[in-house]
Order: sequence, then structure tokens, then C-alpha cells
Amino acid sequence: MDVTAAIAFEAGAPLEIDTVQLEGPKAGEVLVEIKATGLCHTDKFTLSGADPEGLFPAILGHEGAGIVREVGAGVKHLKPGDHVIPLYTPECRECKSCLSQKTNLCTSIRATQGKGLMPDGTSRFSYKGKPVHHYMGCSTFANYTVLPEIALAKIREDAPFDKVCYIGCGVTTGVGAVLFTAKVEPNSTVVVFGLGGIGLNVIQGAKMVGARQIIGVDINPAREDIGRRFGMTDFVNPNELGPNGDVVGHLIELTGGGADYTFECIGNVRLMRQALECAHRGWGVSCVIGVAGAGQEISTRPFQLVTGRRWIGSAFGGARGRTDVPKIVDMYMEGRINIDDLITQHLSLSEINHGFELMAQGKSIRSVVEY
Ligand code: NAD
Ligand code: AHE
Ligand code: ZN
Repeated sequence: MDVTAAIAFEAGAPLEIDTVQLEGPKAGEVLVEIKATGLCHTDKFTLSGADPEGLFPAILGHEGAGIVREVGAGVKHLKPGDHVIPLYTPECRECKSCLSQKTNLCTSIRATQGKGLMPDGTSRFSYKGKPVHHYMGCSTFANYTVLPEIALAKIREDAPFDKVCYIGCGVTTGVGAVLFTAKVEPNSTVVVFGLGGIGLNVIQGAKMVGARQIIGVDINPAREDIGRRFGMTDFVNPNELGPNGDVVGHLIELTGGGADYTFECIGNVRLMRQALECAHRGWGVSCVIGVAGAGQEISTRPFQLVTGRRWIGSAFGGARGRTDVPKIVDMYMEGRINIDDLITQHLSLSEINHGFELMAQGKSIRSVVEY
């Protein structure tokens, strides 16, 4: 079938809106009509060419919501008409990782997904007769896409697509990192580096679990107001500490010795180090969420770890997609999670490049494209 997509033809170039061809679902696969998709910083990162797994041409987008339109042979858990959220972290419930109950990082289709292909090693998308890569197994910058059944969470039908698409990445990543990965306790002190689409969800997760101090760190002064509305108690703008400003020292002082939990939500290895080093000696946990480009590495003095800080990371908030995503949708529908105030722009697909410009300028939290 013909579908409308924003195509990433090459790194660093704007997306181009055009018609691409989509093959129907094969065995174990599902055709989904995408109704809305968020724009995540990771899409911009991959488009920039900094992602070691970035492939072109590709149809990016991984934060969507839509409706099942057709199922392939052997699909057991979904039927046409079901409302779904695509999962870049699938949940097969059969692989070693799923069975371990120690991680959400299902490995059953990770190898082909990383190559921009469906599990059978081929692409369903093509442009002028040549294959186009899938992206993170989702490709939500197209009004129809095909996914494996294990990469779809079935959600309630009264949930609005233009809001719950954000649960496909940002909301779950931020809230989940607090709840599932770090397991922040009530009365904790928390520092969040980067108050964008992810960091503000870390703040709302920390507030939800009863953290007593939530410090936000960002160079965009406009993030102070929205951060406070989501539960931030203190705001630190490193640029206001002066050229030799000691961000780590300042945060240690503010928290009375270091934070119980810190989160890096930017993708900057220098700030990942700061986030670790402002965690409390003896027990502080620092969680890396931000994605850093090819060739970048983190470093610190091993003494920081010897003296009891722990450096951890979180992908998709540690959430098991098919199990946890429907519950997070319920939390939103019950008013326990605020998504509406983080969606700052609604755009059409033809405006998608403008959405990425707003992200770069710090003028949006989340832009959502509606089809
Ligand atoms: P965003 O662009 O919405 O937010 C980034 C924020 O960081 C902005 O508020 C910006 O002002 C701030 N910032 C930039 N440079 C800074 C600096 N030097 N000091 C302080 N603040 C600074 O991005 P996002 O969508 O929130 O994504 C954040 C990061 O998380 C990205 O690296 C993205 O790829 C990653 N991510 C990871 C996962 C995961 O599962 N681990 C999921 C989603 C996104
Ligand atoms: N492909 C990159 C890494 C990108 C990355 O870390 N992706 C996160 C999700 S970001 C969502 O916005 C993730 O879940 N990673 C786990 C995985 O298996 O991809 C690289 O460096 O190669
Ligand atoms: Zn994302």
C-alpha cells in the first residue's frame, strides 16, 4: 500500500515528506495505522548522524500510538481495531532476558531491529523500488507501519492518541527510571540534569514517590517554571554559577552532602560525570538516561565508586512494554500522571522539521505530530 512518511534520506538533512510503499504484515506481524507520534531527542540524535546504529534512508519515529488494521498469520494477542502503542523495547516473554525478570531489555529481535529490519531480515518499506530502513523497530513517522506482535502494547480505547503517544518513549522513560530502575524511595533527595521531555518526567516520577527535594539543572531558564509546576523544589542554571562555577560542589551543598539519586537526561558525558559526583558518598545512585554519540565515553575517578556511589543506566525506564505501558496509560487516564502540560505543540506531518527546530531552540518540551 502507499503510505505517507517523513523520510530521512541522509544524516544531517531535513526529513522529506513523500509517499513510500509498505508491504502487508507477514507471520507474527501487525499493520498499524499511526494516529499520533511524539518527536523525541533520540530521533534528532539519529538524524544528526551521531548514532552508531543510524542507517539511511530510514523512517524515524518511535513514540507513537495507533490502531491495528491487519494482522499476519499466527498473531495471537491482537486483532484489527485494537488500540496500541509501538514498543522499541519489545517484550517477548520467552527470551533469556525476559525470563530473567532482571531486565526489560528483551533480546529476541534486537539484532535485526538494530539493522533497521524486521525479524525475518527484510524491510516492509520501500521508496521507488529500493528498501527503506525501519527505525528502532517502530518507524512512527509514517501514517502506517508494520511491527512484530511482541512490539505492541494493547491499550484502552478511550485514551487520546495525541497524548498517550508520549508514553511510547518520554513519559515511560522518565517516570519508569524513577519507579522501575532507580526505585527512588519516599523522602529522597534527587537531582535531575536536563529538564526536557525526559527530565520533566523524571521530576514528576520523583514527586509521585514522595522525594523531599528535587533539584533541576538546565541552561534554559525557561525550564524553571515548568519544572516547579511538576514538583521541582530548586533550580540550578550552571551558566549563572559563573565561568568557573563548581556545579558539583554547589549541588553537594544544596543537598547537604550529595543527592540520594541523580539522573542525567541530556546525553552529555561531561554532565554524566557531574551527575555521578554529586551523588551522596556511600550510597548515592546516578542513573544515565541520556544517549551520547558515537565514540564518546564516560570517565570518573574510580575513588568515586570505591566510596560507594553507584553508576547505573536505564533504557525505556526499565519498563516491560506489554505489561507496564497499559498501566501507565491507566495512570494518565486516572489523573496520576500529567502529560497534557508537557505537550507544547501539535503539528501536521508536513511541519515535522519545524518541530525539530523548536526542540533545538529549547522552545518545545514535546511536539506531537497528528496524522
Ligand atoms: P530535550 O531536548 O527535550 O531536553 C534536553 C534538555 O537538556 C533541554 O532542556 C536542554 O536545555 C538541556 N540541556 C542541554 N545542554 C545542557 C547543559 N549543558 N546543561 C544543562 N542542561 C542542558 O531531550 P529529551 O527528549 O528530554 O531527551 C534527553 C536525552 O535522553 C537525549 O539524550 C535522548 O536521546 C535520551 N533518551 C534516552 C532514553 C532512554 O531510554 N535511555 C529515552 C528517551 C530519550
Ligand atoms: N543506538 C545507540 C543507542 C541509542 C539508545 O541508547 N537507545 C535507547 C533508547 S533512546 C529512546 O529515545 C535504548 O533503549 N537503548 C537500548 C537498546 O537496546 O537500543 C547506540 O549507541 O548504538
Ligand atoms: Zn525516545
